[in-house]
Amino acid sequence: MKIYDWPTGPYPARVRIALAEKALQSRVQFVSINLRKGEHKTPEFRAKNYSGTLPVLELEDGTFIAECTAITEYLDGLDGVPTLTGGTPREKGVIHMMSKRAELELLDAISVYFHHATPGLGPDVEIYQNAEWGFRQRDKALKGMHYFDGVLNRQPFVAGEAFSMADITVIGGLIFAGLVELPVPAECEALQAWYARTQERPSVKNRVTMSEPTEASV
Ligand code: GTS
Repeated sequence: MKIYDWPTGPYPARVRIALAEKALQSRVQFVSINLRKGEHKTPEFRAKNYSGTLPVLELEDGTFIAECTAITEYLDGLDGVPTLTGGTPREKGVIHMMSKRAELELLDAISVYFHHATPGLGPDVEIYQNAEWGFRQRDKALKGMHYFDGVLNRQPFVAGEAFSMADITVIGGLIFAGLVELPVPAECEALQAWYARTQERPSVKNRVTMSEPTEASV
């Protein structure tokens, strides 16, 4: 399998963490796509992922799977023992909901803030910016942090009793928050404590160094 990504990116981190949790790193070649040069917006790359975003998984048969959730679901199902996306219909439903909520209320909101209210990937890539929209999304993300703080006050993990894809999505959000210098509010103690615990997982700690890119770009 190939994964087109950007080693330090918050969304790519989600798939890198899932790969490590499933011990699948050795089955993957990484292909580095330079976001700052806009390599993800070229017609060649859009032929792999119409949305022009990273990461993208390429299977041996030439199938491309984009979207972190879809990629994680695919990887988690490979060995027939899903540990990240749920085994029962209830687990699957709750994990999917909480992961989507983490995208809507945190990770995607921070991404919009980055692309619209900061220099983002630079003028060649950020061809349309709306700072007001960006700042609204930043405020939404801060509210999202308070929401997840409440969740983690009641339970050890984002979707309940076990580490799952939903935790990985919130981790992606907090990685992005760190990059844009949007700190978790001091009063969100449960969120901070949970985030500190996640840093002890090898999958989270070693995500950037898990593999050298195999090709410079595509
Ligand atoms: N919904 C997509 C997913 O879940 O995979 C979003 C993917 C996404 O936004 N990826 C970022 C991207 O391609 C990668 S990174 O910023 O985290 O490194 N951003 C570039 C752009 O122009 O949106």
